[in-house]
Amino acid sequence: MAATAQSIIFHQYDISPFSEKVRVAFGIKSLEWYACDEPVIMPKPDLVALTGGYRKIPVMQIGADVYCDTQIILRELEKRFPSPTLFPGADKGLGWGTAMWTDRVFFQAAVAIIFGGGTPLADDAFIKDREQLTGRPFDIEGMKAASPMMAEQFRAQLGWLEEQLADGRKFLIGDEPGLADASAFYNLAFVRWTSPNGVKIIETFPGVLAWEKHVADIGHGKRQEISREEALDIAKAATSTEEAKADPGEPNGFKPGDAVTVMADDYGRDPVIGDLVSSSAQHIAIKRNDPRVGDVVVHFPRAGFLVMKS
Ligand SMILES: N[C@@H](CCC(=O)N[C@@H](CS)C(=O)NCC(=O)O)C(=O)O
Repeated sequence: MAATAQSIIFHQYDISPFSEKVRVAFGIKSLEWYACDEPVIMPKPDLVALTGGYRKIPVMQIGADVYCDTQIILRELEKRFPSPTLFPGADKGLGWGTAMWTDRVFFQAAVAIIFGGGTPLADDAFIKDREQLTGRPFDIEGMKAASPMMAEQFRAQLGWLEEQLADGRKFLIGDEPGLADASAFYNLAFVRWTSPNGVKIIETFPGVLAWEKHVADIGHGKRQEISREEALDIAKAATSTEEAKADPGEPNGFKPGDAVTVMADDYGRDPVIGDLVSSSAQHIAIKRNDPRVGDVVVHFPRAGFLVMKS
């Protein structure tokens, strides 16, 4: 079936670990989605036409609404498709905090093990691209030197998962899978795809191994493919469904209509400029125009992002 303005179009690539987090969430919610494959390195003209500058992967598009960063992608999926929830059980508040740990500290330990251990992924073009992404040298030799220490870090953090699973529970929060599982799992998947040494560390944790199988069994929902051309045509023909909404608690007084710049606070800090449509403690939506896609509304999370007056 051809994709429509209501379809989930997921701009991704298969070996993208952050994309794996969302693919597991598609599985938890049994969603149908369209994979729109993007390049692993810049240039990404089609992606940037949608986002206005944000280049990281994944990005979710539904019609003319564009969601940048897994945090806001998952929040939107939970809003549109609440059941089954990504927050099962009593510990609902812990999911997002767990994700902040897995996306930063745990992810960096995995990255150091993978790239410090030597992987064909890191050719010259990739290294140059990731230096541009982070604004720092992509120091393979340094990562090699640090990899014994990072192996300790990775092992210690896997140990936290093992402790959480020690009572024999199927998933991190209990009997049902949720955001915490998708978040922790993708780092292990990334290591499995790329690092035999990292896999040896994972294999010392029996509880983690059993849990990994349970998460893998969830699958990725129903995946179909879509071309970048077709995805952009859908954005161009569609209208955003985001309604203007002021946030009375907005700490810096931003309100609908203000021209603002939004950027990530870590790496891939490319600024995106637009007019504020709506905002809350967890979300900001800005409208922009691009000759290829027309008017689109680009959504970001607040935690981990900076908002400035343009
Ligand atoms: N905070 C972002 C992180 C995304 C991220 O770092 N993605 C990696 C790929 S998994 C990336 O964009 N790398 C650079 C690239 O693909 O161009 C999120 O949660 O979506």
